[in-house]
Amino acid sequence: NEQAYLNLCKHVWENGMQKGDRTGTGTISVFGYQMRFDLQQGFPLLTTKRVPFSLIKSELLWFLKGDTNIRYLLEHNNNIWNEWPFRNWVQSKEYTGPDMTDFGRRSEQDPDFKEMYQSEMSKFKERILQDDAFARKYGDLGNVYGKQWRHWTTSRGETIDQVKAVIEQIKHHPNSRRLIVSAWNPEDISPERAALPPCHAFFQFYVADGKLSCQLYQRSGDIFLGVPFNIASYALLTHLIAQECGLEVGEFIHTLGDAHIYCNHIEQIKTQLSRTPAELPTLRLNTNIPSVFEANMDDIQLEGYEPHPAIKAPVAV
Ligand code: THF
Repeated sequence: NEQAYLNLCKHVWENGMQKGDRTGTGTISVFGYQMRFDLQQGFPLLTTKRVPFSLIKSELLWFLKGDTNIRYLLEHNNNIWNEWPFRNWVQSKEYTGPDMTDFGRRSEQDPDFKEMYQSEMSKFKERILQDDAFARKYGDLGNVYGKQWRHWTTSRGETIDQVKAVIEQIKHHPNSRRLIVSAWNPEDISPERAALPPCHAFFQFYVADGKLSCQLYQRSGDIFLGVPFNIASYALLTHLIAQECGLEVGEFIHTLGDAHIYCNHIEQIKTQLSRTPAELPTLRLNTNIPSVFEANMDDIQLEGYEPHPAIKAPVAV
């Protein structure tokens, strides 16, 4: 099961093309790749490096709440989305601290700058947590996943709750070929309206033999950092929805558009590929959750997760 991911790493490593990118980091990349994970064979959280499952849980619960403000993530010690609102803050007229242009690359190259960046980032986080008005203005990522999943706004000014609707459809029309949620809203992908256009853009459910499967189309996949999160996140979402609908879990099928390894993740990938996968963990969900929207952190537990140590890597912004 995990082998599907390791094969992706190997495939891109061996066949990828050198390609520049928006972030200026450089990648090796392929276009078009598909992985399949049988969710009956264990929960697909990688064991060849430790992947912090609590961050995956709080991020998914944040999406499912329809929330787009990083305050909720910070309250759960989840820092994976901080760089994007931080960039908006340091580029704003109100920011008066030291120049933070290109903070991602500069902190990798200059230890003194890194210290300054970390200090500005902690101040930013503290203010998001303490100051409501500041959080509303600078903590919001705009029209990202939570907004499109739960509150897609139509041209008539109505809102569509796509996740709620798809769950109703799975319950009442399991054979439907329209069990779709789209985070890709062409109207909302400009920088003024969203911090980052959705990477995991579009997903579809499928019911057969009493099992719920999910396929994701991801337009862009950061193989080392993002993809392990995305696999576990959609596997968890599939489990949650299956339980609510009284179904077993089937497969998670992950289809990638631009699948890339950032040039500053190559050593990390080599280390990971040298490791032998362990047994996959098992997911335990509280069976009394009334609906996926009412699930909380404690309702979601993993058993038997015994991974190799974590491998650190910088995130490209
Ligand atoms: N941008 C880039 N360049 N890569 C991404 O994976 C990515 N995302 C989200 C939005 N933009 C992206 C954010 N998701 C980590 C994991 C997921 C992220 C961002 C960062 C990360 O750094 N993970 C570390 C642990 C971090 C920690 O412990 O705080 C890891 O080792 O897994 C993909 O949707």
